[in-house]
Amino acid sequence: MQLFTFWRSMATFRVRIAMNIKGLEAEPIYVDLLKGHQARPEFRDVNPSMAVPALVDDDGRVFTQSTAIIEYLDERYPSPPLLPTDPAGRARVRALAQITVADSHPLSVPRVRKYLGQELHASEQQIVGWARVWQSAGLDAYEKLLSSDAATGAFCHGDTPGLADICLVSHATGAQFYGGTIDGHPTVKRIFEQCMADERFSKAHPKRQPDAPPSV
Ligand SMILES: N[C@@H](CCC(=O)N[C@@H](CS)C(=O)NCC(=O)O)C(=O)O
Repeated sequence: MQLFTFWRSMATFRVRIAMNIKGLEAEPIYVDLLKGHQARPEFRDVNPSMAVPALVDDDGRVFTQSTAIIEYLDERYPSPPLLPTDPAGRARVRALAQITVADSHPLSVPRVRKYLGQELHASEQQIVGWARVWQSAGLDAYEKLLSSDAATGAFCHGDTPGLADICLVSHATGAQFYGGTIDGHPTVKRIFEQCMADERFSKAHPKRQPDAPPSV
């Protein structure tokens, strides 16, 4: 398999964690988002959305969108599972994941930050503030949903890590990259620390990727 990746990409972070949990490996193909390489024609042919991750599986098929990739891998390599088996549990885990993937993360990706700066003339400080507003809103939602539901265990859903934890970890890490903290969100913090104590999560961290600059 091949994974189109960028060290700082929170969406690719999610796929890296899932692959580590499944014991899968992929050849990394680096797409430098800070240099605009996502707009290169050869990558646009891979993903017309001009975003990482993109996964090429062993049959040469291309998959995009982090949670679609993760669910594809989960169905193709079912052990260990990343989603519960019962419909209500699956809906709960997917809803938790969507806090990050649908509601928060899309608002602070490079193309949105670029538009805010270049077209709306927002300052760097305003752009950081914008990202932090939506990250905080997501953290508040996670905290409320996780702390008030008996289905929450050592992890977001029960006592094994899954899709919701993967998304929560990418969310908390994104918030930290913008200078935020998860200290005010105790359940989020507990689960984040539980996950990061696991090498399958921690070795997927942006700062541990070969294309990360040495200074980060
Ligand atoms: N919803 C997508 C998000 C993909 C995405 O926007 N990725 C970012 C990096 S985390 C990207 O490549 N952005 C390029 C850009 O905004 O120009 C997913 O979950 O995979």
